[in-house]
Amino acid sequence: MTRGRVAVIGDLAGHRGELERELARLGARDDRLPDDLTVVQVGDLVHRGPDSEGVVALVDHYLGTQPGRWHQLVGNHEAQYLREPAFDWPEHIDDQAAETLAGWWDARAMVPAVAIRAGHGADAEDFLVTHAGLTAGFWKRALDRPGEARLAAAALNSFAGRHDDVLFAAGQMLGGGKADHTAGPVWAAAASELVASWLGVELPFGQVHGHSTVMDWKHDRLRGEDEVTTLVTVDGEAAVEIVTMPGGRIVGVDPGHGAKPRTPWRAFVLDDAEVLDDAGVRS
Ligand SMILES: [Mn+2]
Repeated sequence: MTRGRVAVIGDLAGHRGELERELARLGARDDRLPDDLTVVQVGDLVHRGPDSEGVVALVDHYLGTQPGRWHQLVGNHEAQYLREPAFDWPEHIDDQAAETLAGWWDARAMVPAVAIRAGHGADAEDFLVTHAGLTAGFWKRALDRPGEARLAAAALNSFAGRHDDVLFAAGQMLGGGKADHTAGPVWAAAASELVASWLGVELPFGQVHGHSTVMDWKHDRLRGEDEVTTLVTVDGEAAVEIVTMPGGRIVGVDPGHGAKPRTPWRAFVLDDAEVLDDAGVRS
């Protein structure tokens, strides 16, 4: 486990060029990550943009050549190729890329969650990183309220292949309807489900997530109830939002790429940080 920079990269949506550009900015050269950098990518590598297969191939390169330095999380778009598709989508990645995703999932090279610790001692800040964020309802009902990010990550990762219907439980982003404060960590909507679920409940640890944001980057306005929107600070240059709540911060890193990339955007970088190993606590 090396201490250094941990860069959390948001949803890439098939934009290999954007991934290459951001990795170069972070110091990657000749398809190698610099020694002080660990990457966590939050899922939704594929669909929308011009080169989903290229994104999968590049991530596969890093997973193969620098193991432990690239942590790949599963998004709802990857899940389309791992289990019965949950929704209709007009695009399909090619068979080879789909097999690569399935291979990662089987080998646990793509997982639901990781935990990051930034800083030291009393100043340490822990983050649980998932695709869509851990709602308070899911934390209470499905996980039995773990008090540490590392324990929450271990519990979520132990669900993979065993309780997939729980892990991939959707909320209102699939099929509409009312906000569900128990929506799962691959599907929760940032404003109405994730952040709203923690109003009045102290966060046990910080979080970083992709999938959606309170900030609507496309229309340059905040979504959701006033109790939610007043908590948000937005960095438009990075396309990163930070929700500050009692107990921690919820950081949204989905830049909202569509068929065209949303620029500018950057990874959320934690200095003097490490990805915590959950192997020892996996049930
Ligand atoms: Mn998503």
